[in-house]
Amino acid sequence: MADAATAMKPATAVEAERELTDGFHLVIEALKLNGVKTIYNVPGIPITDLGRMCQAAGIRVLSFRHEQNAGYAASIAGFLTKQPGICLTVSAPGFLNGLTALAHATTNCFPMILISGSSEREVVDLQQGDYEEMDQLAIAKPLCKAAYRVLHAQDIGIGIARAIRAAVSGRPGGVYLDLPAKLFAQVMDAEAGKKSLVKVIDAAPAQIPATAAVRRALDVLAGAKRPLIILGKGAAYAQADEAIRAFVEKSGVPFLPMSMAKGLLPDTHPQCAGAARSTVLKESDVVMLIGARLNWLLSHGKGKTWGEAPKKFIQIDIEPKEMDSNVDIAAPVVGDIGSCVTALLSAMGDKWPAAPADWTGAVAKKREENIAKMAPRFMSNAVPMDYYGALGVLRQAVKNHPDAILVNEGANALDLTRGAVDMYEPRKRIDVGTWGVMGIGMGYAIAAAVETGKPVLAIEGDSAFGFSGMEVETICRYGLPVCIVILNNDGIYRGTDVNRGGGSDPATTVFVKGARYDKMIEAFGGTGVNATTPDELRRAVADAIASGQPTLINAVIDPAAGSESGRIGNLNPQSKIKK
Ligand code: OXT
Ligand code: ADP
Ligand code: MG
Repeated sequence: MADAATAMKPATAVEAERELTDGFHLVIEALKLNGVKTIYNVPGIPITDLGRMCQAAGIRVLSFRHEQNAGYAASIAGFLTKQPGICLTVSAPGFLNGLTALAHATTNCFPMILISGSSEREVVDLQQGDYEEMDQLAIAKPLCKAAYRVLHAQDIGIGIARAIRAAVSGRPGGVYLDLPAKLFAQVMDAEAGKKSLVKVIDAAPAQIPATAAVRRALDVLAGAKRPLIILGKGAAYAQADEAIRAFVEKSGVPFLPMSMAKGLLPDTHPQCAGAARSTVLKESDVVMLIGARLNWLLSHGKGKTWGEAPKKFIQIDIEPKEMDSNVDIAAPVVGDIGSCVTALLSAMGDKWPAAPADWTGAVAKKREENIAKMAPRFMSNAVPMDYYGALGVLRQAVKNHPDAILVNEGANALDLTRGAVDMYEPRKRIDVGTWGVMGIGMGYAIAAAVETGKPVLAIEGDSAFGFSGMEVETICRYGLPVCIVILNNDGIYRGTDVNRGGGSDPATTVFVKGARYDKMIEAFGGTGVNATTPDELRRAVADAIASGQPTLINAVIDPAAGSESGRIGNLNPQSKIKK
């Protein structure tokens, strides 16, 4: 373009006195105008100064050791706050490092904006080999909900407004915003610059469901003999906690929380069917999905998980295209969960019939049986610890601190924790999500501490932790109240596998035996503890939460404990040909 700086060059004495602004300031003002308080970033050309200037302008800028972790932090900040989490990176390699997290945000329906500096368009388009040259916009597009590039300083306000609206409206997701290096230094008249900024009004407007859809849903529910409500992370995201609770309780229907919906109503609630999962999926006849997709985590709504009994589905979702994605939906209710559940509640009137007692009784019985079966395992004092012995301690720690945020990743470390640790409050459990991705751990822990100010307990497999482990330095640098517990069984799934070729290399799934992860955090001034018994673990976790200081506990787990792929071994193809 005939560069704004040139166009705006003051020609006269009067003009020379006119105040100017530039791309840096406009980006910062646009973010502030829209309530952005925190940015997760890794500095470098061309955004180093942007980070510095954001900090000077009162935005909190947290610098990570790797963009992927900054990106995961931004994604979960979006989930926790309903505002887009912002991740800022340098061009090509930094952008690519952040891209996994952007795709993850989109897949999980979390609002996030990845802002990356980029090389000069003229050079990139002619492929002339600019510093960190890459056509980032084209690469980001298929992996996010929307992608925009701003070339002119006067469009910064619109660009940021579009990014915010795209991230949070309708089904939330990841948005990419490409800011070429040259944009930051572009100069324009300050007054005109100020006028060009946009404060986004009603970024995520309520989407009210049709009355007929609400009626249809209630008719289907009323006709059920064995109804079930499934709460997904969309319901947790919606922050309609009171309405959801009132609806579930008024209906009297058993509810099954998906992993990140645990705690929306307490896992100890008498209607919770979490501990009777197989039974309710198989035997229910009407299933109401609230902010949960019928994807792999729900066996696509068919097959043996769902049993022989014919099912009718009611689905509440903001995304109309989600309906009939895997099986037919008898009663689609399209709208935002807060509006939909409120509409359902009021249409139920005062005389909604109780859920069939034979069904609710049978579910409660199964739940109590499963809980009773599990209980003795938590008392295990075996040394080395098995997962249950350690989890007996950790479930009590969460019970003692129901407001703490639980971050969880691994295979066995994930699946066994999900079942063992009851959650009591909404949005307190954050984990691997729709992709089952390893590496969210430390980014999530940092954002959870920063966004909520609550203590964070991160329960990590030793492999899972390794994906983001360097961020313990970040946790120490910012003095965050994060307690990391590594369930260390010396490897991926187990630490006992052997090299089937007989060579001196270890097996593909095992790590250094007896590794002391606790030493890592000591390098940065945090507290490291090696816990070999449930008692040691109990004391270490209690001290960590009480002190609020960064702590890493290496919980030594029997290397033989754990099964291949945790509870999803059925998805793992294995060769049947013996060689
Ligand atoms: O009803 P039934 O009888 O069936 O019983 C159920 C419940 O009713 C009952 N239950 C209870 N009983 C009593 N009391 C209570 N409170 C209670 N609550 C529940 O328990 C059972 C089970 O219940 P659950 O868990 O609800 O049900 P189920 O059947 O398991 O649910 C199905 C699913 C699919 C919904 C559930 O399993 C689920 O959510 N799964 C998510 C699985 C997942 O995402 N896993 C992560 C990926 S695994 C793999 O891919 C790994 N990798 C590869 C890799 C990845 N992922 N990412 C990247 C970037 N690169 C590579 C790697 C590298 S895992 C991994 C590392 C692993 O090693 P680690 O060292 O980190 O971890 P360890 O394994 O610990 O060594
Ligand atoms: P889970 O993994 O917990 O089963 P999913 O990620 O599969 O949950 O599903 C979440 C669903 O919630 C998505 O289909 C998404 O469109 C929907 N959703 C997210 N936010 C809202 C909202 N505010 N209102 C309605 N639906 C929402
Ligand atoms: Mg392990």
